[in-house]
Amino acid sequence: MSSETFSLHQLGWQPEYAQHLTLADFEAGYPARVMALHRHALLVMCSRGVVSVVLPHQLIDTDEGIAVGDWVLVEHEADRVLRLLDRQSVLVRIAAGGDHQRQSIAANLDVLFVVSSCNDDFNASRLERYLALALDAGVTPVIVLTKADSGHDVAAYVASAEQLMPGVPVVAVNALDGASVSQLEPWLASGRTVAFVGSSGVGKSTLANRITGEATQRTSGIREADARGRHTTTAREMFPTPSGAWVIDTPGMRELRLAAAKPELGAVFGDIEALAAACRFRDCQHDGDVGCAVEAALLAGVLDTRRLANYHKLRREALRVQQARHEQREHSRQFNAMAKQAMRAKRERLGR
Ligand SMILES: Nc1nc2c(ncn2[C@@H]2O[C@H](COP(=O)(O)OP(=O)(O)OP(=O)(O)O)[C@@H](O)[C@H]2O)c(=O)[nH]1
Ligand SMILES: [Mg+2]
Ligand SMILES: [Zn+2]
Repeated sequence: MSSETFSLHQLGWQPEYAQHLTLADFEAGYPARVMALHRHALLVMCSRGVVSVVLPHQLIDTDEGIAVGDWVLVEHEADRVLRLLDRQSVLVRIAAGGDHQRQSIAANLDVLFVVSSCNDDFNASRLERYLALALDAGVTPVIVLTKADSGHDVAAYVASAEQLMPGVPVVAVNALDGASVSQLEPWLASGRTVAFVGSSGVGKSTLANRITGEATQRTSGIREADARGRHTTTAREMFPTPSGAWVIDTPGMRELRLAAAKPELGAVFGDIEALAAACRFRDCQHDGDVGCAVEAALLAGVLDTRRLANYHKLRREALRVQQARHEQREHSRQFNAMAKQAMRAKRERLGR
């Protein structure tokens, strides 16, 4: 981490972060941004530089935990986090393992670069999924297609990506070439925070290194030389670019299962939802229902079978996730009620 200092503005501070802070809060502490999460230390950056701070237990145990990019209030003279400030956006993953634990991986992002390559990695359904997740996270998506130098028909990949969601920019780059990567500059203004997501090997770390001007992230090239043959990209740190933006790299797909509270399917699949308005029945499932305008569009060749199938799939998944979260909440509600009752009984036995 450099010893350079940044103003709050350069760190990405927005007036909204102060919205729920009182005068007493400002007297107790100062705002700082989480730069890195290490196993035993939390590094935050304030206008005086980097400080290593302690995170109290009640903050470690918050729902989805603290993340790189978060704003926190740090106690004056104590290097201790007092509280987490409200987030403008947050990327949440489902942690590895079977318990569906949700974990924040990057907070307060302005732009999410959804990365794929101009080769077999390109998958329209996966891109649609990422777009829905980005919108759910509250972040503006930009599609980046790497390996534009690979000799495939780049224009065709760009055209397919452009069809996915109106208004989402699509950029094709050769991540190994600085001049080509400079196409990302419009999103890298001072104080902006960006992150890269996408499958393993598409070039997220290569891009992150290129725009920060340093080899801050391990890339696959290095990974191959690594004895254990495992890669090490984690989302635990953010780095400045020469233009003053902040960059967060994330590990590839298998490690990164993004989670959404309610994926913004309506925004990504606006065409399908517009068609659905003309279905005969309000609760039409677009699956063999009488008078279905969506399936009529399919037959007429206006709508793509793959796209509709993916819409159905993502909708089913979202419903399952909501169901699971509901059950979890219900479970812990019952558990808490039981624990309370046991405590009360104990107090009564002790005659208090
Ligand atoms: N020719 C070419 N190679 C690229 C390009 N982008 C990335 N690569 C190469 O692809 C390999 C994978 O790149 P990484 O940056 O490690 O990929 P990643 O997305 O960070 O992968 P994970 O960390 O596993 O998720 C490296 O050998 C890069 O040099 C590109 O635009 N063109
Ligand atoms: Mg990587
Ligand atoms: Zn229908």
